[in-house]
Amino acid sequence: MDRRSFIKRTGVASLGIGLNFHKTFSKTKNDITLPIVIATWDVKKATQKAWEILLKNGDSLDAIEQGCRIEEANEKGQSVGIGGLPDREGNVSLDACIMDYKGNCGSVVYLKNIKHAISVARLVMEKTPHVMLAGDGAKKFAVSMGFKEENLLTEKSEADWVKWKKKEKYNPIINIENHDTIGMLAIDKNNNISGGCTTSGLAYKMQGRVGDSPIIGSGLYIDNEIGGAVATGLGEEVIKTVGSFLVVELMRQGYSPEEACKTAIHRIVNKPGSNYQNFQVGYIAINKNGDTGSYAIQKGFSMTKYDMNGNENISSLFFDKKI
Ligand code: SD4
Repeated sequence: MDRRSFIKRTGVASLGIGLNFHKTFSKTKNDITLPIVIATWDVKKATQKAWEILLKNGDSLDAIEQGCRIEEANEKGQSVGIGGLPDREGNVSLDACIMDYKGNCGSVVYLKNIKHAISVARLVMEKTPHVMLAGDGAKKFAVSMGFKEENLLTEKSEADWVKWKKKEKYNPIINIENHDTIGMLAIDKNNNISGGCTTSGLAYKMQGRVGDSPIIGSGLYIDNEIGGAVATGLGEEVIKTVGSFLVVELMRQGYSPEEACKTAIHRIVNKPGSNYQNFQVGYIAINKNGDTGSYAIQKGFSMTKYDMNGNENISSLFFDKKI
């Protein structure tokens, strides 16, 4: 069983970074080196993009937006952006949210025909007096901001949907193997934390269904004094436990990121009558010191982390009744 959570940090001296260190990295009080970015699932291209921005002294919010856009533009990813699997009626609809270190947030729900939902969410945060825009209003706003409308249903996703329709059996998919909803958390060199989350939601959901990903506190939460958390998996279960807010509040009480994620997962599996065997939920978290952790219900979840030690996909710990 894979019980590894995160890499031990290597001393700066042993890396031989030497005199240029201060130009390239900065340190938190606990001697952790910044910047750092983590994301749900195996999304090394996305963390690479975010890292490049962070390393150039970029802002954590820019790193998050640009990192998430990589997966939104990847047609092969069937749970985010273009190529996302549709609802039961064949519509691809996207949910996304973003939150910065000043406590600002923006989100879009049930956004159709615009692939970069994360960027629309950011503009909701920056250019409107609101936090959330939904459906036609979200699309109208996006178009007014210059986003291009396009068909998000790729041939492959359409063919999968047509195949699914023959049986119309609805079961949440436990782990989508290539990758899944992307949730990302970053700390820049100024020790500021931002986060984002973007998804096409559950495959073959009911038309109009909205998951946890655009709901601040459920799919994502950031408190720049404490840390951040982001969720993936069956959104209904995350919403019912206000998962990401819970993880951050547990870190406020002194839990490590890993312990906080684990406790939030236990909150789901220990509910009376929980049928947790049939679904997946995973959390990743980071605290103000740059410590990271993850935890999931089922085996198969992972986190990608890019810090000064490199870009690595790390298997997550998961719930095990025997422990
Ligand atoms: C949702 N949490 O819409 C998202 C889907 C997801 O891995 O994360 N899938 O419920």
